[in-house]
Amino acid sequence: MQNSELLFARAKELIPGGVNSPVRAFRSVGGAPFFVKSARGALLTTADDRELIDFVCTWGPAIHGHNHPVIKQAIALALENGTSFGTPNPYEVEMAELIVRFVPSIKKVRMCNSGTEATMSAIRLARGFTGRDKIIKFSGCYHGHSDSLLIKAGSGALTHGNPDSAGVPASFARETIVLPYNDVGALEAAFAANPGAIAAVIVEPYPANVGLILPDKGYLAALRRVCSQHDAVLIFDEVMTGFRLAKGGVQELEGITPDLTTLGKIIGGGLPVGAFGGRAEIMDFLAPVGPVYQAGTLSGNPLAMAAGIAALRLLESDNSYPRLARLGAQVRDALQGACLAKGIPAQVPQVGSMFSIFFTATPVRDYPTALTSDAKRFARFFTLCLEAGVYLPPSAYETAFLSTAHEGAAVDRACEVMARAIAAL
Ligand code: KE4
Repeated sequence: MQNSELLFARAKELIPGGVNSPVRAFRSVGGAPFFVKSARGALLTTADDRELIDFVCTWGPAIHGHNHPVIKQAIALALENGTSFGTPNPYEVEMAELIVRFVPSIKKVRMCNSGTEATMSAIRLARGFTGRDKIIKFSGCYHGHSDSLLIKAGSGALTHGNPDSAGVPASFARETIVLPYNDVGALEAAFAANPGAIAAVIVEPYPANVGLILPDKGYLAALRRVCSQHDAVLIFDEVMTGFRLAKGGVQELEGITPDLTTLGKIIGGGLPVGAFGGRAEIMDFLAPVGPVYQAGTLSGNPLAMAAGIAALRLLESDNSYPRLARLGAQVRDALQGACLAKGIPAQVPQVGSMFSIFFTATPVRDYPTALTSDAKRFARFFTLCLEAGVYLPPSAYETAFLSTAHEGAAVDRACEVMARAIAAL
């Protein structure tokens, strides 16, 4: 097999930037991306035969580590019967029953093929259900790349300095109100200024596409209160946090009931999946029952459903959450300790198996404070870690993930490497 350099040269000829998703291009951390030829557990094996401890976990899905035998077996079994039928299949019913059981606020659910589709569809559904056009999102939150949501977005949009993407008509952007996260006053003022016009509020309850930000105490409850007051649909975008932080996601941890929830990543077990669900009276506005159209050739694909069912079942049988929380705390303590020893100001937010590092003395609670992080210092930290065999998300505005496969040698080694990288900054 060719090495990463040769593969990247060929890729750049035919694929914009040589990547099929911008954040993979390493543009903000320098250097060229490596190509991966295989992955197992906490490890990636690159086309250059390097083994890396992986803290990206394919951006969330690999909560049980890569190529888990149980998930692999489930896909192989499903594969015996074919890859796609374009008709209902038994796996879809089992997946729906699991999601509804794990996430009590979800009474009905529709499968799709990505988190972008899930949020795009949830927004359309909320607009159709309320008959209103405006939506509220929060600066730095990323909900995929549909037009209405690529306004002051995080993740790759922010990483590459275009939080407001080109190609989104001003008429679309006008319907999206962008507010600061963790600011109840701004939320109340927006509703007061747009009486009866706001269909929905969509939020990453724990924003993780601008680095990881945790809500002020009571903030999510305020979101719920204000949306109820104004009959606006509260959408929790748990594409990243769903099944990652708890079986029932952030809404379980915080005891908040959204009207709709969007999901993805883990429920595909590594295959392309998205989902959105919530109150039955809202979901029944969806075709073929109601007037809001939404569809997908590969929605509920049997292979993806089989993989996702196996991944969800493992979360129950593996007692994953306490293990993941311990790993997250171990990494947080290692990073905080190293920064303290070196005298480098840093914020290291961590919840369960998610963490990020902001090189700033300012407590990070929203988009502007996240931007005080020294992105150059992050790039240097990223590079030192990568050179020593630890792969962190290639952007200061992303969140790192742990899997149960990191337990033991992998997390111990990674903590050593990260601490040494901080000492060398
Ligand atoms: P996808 O369309 O990429 O499956 O999901 C979009 C999405 C929606 N909502 C949230 C909260 C998300 O985090 C995402 C996607 N996450 C990014 C990582 N920050 C995907 C990585 C990438 O774009 O390559």
